[in-house]
Amino acid sequence: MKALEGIKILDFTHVQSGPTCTQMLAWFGADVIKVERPGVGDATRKQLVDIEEADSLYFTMLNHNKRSLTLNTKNETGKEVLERLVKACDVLVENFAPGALDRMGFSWQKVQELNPRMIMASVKGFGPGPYEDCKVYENVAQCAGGAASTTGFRDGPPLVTGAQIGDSGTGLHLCLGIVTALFQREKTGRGQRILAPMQDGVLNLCRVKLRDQQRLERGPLQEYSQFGEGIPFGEATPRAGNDSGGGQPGGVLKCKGWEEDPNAYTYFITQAAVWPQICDVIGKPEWKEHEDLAEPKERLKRLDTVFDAIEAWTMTKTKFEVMEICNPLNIPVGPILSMKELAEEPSLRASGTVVEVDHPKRGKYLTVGCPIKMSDSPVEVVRSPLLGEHTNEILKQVLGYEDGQITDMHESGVI
Ligand code: CAO
Repeated sequence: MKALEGIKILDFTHVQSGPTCTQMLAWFGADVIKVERPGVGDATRKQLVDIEEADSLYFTMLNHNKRSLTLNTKNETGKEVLERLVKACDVLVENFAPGALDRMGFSWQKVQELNPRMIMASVKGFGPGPYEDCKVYENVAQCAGGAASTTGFRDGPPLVTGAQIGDSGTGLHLCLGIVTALFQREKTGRGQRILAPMQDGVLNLCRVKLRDQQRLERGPLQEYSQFGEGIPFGEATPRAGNDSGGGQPGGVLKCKGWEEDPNAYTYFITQAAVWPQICDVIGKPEWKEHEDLAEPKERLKRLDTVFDAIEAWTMTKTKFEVMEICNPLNIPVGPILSMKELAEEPSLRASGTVVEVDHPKRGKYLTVGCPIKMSDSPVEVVRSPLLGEHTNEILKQVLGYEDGQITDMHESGVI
């Protein structure tokens, strides 16, 4: 028994944001029916191809545990099939460009008429407003949601982050909306419309930067290293490099081997409570009583001095040695782990966070498993479907079509 067993998802998603959401629903046990254009499919099947005949890793890593149905939804017979799917499913998830579903003839009004219990969930780039008709990809959302203006170094350009907060982040927001709506439907019997705009999702994840924007109106942000460096603040929350986003100053520091290894660094947090331990470990016991450094407020003016001294110590240790020494002292540190190190980490394999999957066309590959572990709803990662792999099965099992009707639809290119 899985948490969402019995729930059917009509999955009209493509690329990354929507598929992240429906993959999660599939991992929670829903039956996810991915509808794709015959002969074409999700565009990512053929993006960033590394093995000629196989679906790309972009596609496979976002579409596990789903079934694929090919259907031309712009054809009259295709629309009839889609109507039956709307009646048979619990949730319709989509991330088409704005208006595409309406143009297909499946507006929210129409979907509600067909199935009042249907939950219709969408990712769009923007919510209502001047940009609501725009097509949006990951980095556009990172820029429009406040992440880029607050990422990077003060004297450099805005930066996007490697974490896909626009796509995958919004997919997760949408997923939460869907399970919440399913919970509400238990009581009301009604479906509802859900919209998760990517700009809103990114801004939600940048909440602490809007916090800082308002603090800035009351004076300089003392925990930003530019404060200690005597550089005046402008009108907006600045880029803060690797400064900690919270009240405990932190920074990325070099470790042994940094000259050769681009990831031989550690993140080091000078939590006030463990200042004495930090002074001892870096060989500066006199700083525990130092009039300029003993108090957190005074240290904020001299963060460069503090981190220079800590770095002189971390450079004598590997990032893992720093972790081993600091952890027992309750000093929060974290090694900068590369994708190679994460892929090879035995504990992540053991916990099912990094999973090896076998695919008929590409062989074995690694993917990220479900990041949410539930004791009563375990996840087994199943390879992504080939294009149209489950078309016949779904038309028969879910919609009750006869073999002859299915053959006709194949021959006329509807499926
Ligand atoms: N049968 C027939 N037609 C189909 C179909 C099917 N099974 N599936 C899709 N289509 C049609 C759509 O109806 C649409 O047709 P119209 O433009 O004539 O209405 C067309 O295919 C293309 O859809 P699209 O505009 O969504 O796709 P795109 O590649 O042009 O744009 C994207 C991609 C991501 C920019 C856009 O979908 C978008 O902005 N989505 C919302 C935001 C989002 O999720 N962005 C993140 C994507 S991940 O980086």
